Amino acid sequence: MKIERAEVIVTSPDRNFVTLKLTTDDGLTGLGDATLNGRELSVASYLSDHVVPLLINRDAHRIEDTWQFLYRSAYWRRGPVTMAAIAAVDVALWDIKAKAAGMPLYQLLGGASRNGILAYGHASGATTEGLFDSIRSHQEQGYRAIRVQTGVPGLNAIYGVAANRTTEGNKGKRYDYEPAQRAALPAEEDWDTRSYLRHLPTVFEAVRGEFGPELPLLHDGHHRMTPIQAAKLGKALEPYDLFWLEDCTPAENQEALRLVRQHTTTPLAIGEIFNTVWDYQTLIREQLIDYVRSAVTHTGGITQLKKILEFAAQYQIKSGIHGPTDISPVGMAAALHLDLAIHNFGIQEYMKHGEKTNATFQQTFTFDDGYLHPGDQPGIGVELDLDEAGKYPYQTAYLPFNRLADGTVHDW
Ligand code: GCO
Ligand code: MG
Repeated sequence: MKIERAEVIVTSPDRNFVTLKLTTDDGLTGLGDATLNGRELSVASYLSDHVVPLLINRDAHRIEDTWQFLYRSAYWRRGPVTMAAIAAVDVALWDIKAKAAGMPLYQLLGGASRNGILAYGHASGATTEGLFDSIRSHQEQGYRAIRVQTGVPGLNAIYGVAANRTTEGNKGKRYDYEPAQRAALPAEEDWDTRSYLRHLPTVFEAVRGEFGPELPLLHDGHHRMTPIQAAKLGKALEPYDLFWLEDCTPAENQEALRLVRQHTTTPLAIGEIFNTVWDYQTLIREQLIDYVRSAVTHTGGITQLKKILEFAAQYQIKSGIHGPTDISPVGMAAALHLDLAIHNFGIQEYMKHGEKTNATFQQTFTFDDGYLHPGDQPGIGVELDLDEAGKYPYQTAYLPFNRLADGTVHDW
C-alpha cells in the first residue's frame, strides 16, 4: 500500500486549520491535523515544500519507520513546526492503517480501556456572576468537569475570559474562550501577577460556595508566574481541591517545578507547548507534574504521544490532552482514540467547534452526558469536505500578547 498523493489543505471556517490528506494507491485516504495557532502557514510550507515530496511512493503501513525518517533525516530535530508536520503525517497514516484494518483506530492501539472519555469545558466570566452563568451553561451542556477563568480587578482583557461575544459562525451566547483574533497584528492585553494572586483564591471560594465540593474544577495559569509565585498560588488554592493547576510557570526550565512541588499538593498539569518526550524528561522522572498536557497535533502524533504517556504511566502521571478550538476535529478525534486506549487516562479538554468547522470536518465522535467517544467507524472517524474547505481561505490571525503596567512584555 503506497502513498500516491499528499495534499496540504489550509482552510478558515471559524478559524484557521491546516490539514494533511494522504491517498494511497488503493484509494484509502487519511487525515492529519497540522494546525499551529498563529503560525499556521509555516507548517503548511514545511509540509508542502519539504515533506510531501518525500512521502510519495512510501509504504503507508510503515508508520514508525516514517516517523523516525522524518525526525532524523531532517537533522534539525524537535520544535513546534517540525513536530506538528510529523504529527500530521503520523495521524494520517494511523487513519489509513485503521481503515485498511476495518477498525476504529483505538482498536489498533490496544482496544478500549474505558467506556467514555471524561471531558472538561471552559467556563469564564469577567465577573463572578458571569462566571456562575458560564459554569451553569456548561453543566447544562453536560460537562462534568469545568475549567474556571475570571477577570481580575484592575485588568482589562486577560487570558481565558470570553466576552460572551457573538461571533460570525458562533451564533448566540458563547462562553468558550478563543484567544486567536483575525487581525493584522496581535492584540495587546495587560497583566499584573500580584493582583491575580490576590484575586483568584476569592473566586474559587465563591465557586465552591455556589457549586459545592463535588464538581471537578481546573484552572490555567498560562505560564504567568515565577516558581515561587506558583508555589504560593498552589498553596492558596489547596482548600478548593482543584483537579489541576495548569502551566503555573513556564516550563522550559523543568527544574523550576521542583520548587513548586515542594510547597503545594495542588495537582499540576503542564505540556501544551511541548513537542517531544525530552521536554518531559525531568518532569516525569522526578514526578514533578501530575498530568501531561500535550496535544497529538503538536507532539509528533499518536506515535510520540503514546510513548510519552507510557513513560508517564510508570510514575502514576496521567493524560490531560490539549483540546482547545485550535486543535482541528482531526486532531481531536486522534486524541480521543488515544484517550480511550491508554490506561493512564486523566481527562480530555474539549471546546466545541463552530458550525462551519463542523460542516467542513464531518465527525463521528460524540459528546454525551459529559463523556466523549470517538465512534466506531474505521479510521479516526473524520472526513474533510473539500468543497466546504475551499469556501474559507486563510485569514491572518494571531494570539494576543501581554504587557505589565510599566510596558514590559510578559509571558502570555
Ligand atoms: C488551553 C490553552 C489554550 C491556548 C491556545 C493557544 O489550555 O486550552 O492554554 O487556550 O492558549 O491553545 O493556541
Ligand atoms: Mg492551557
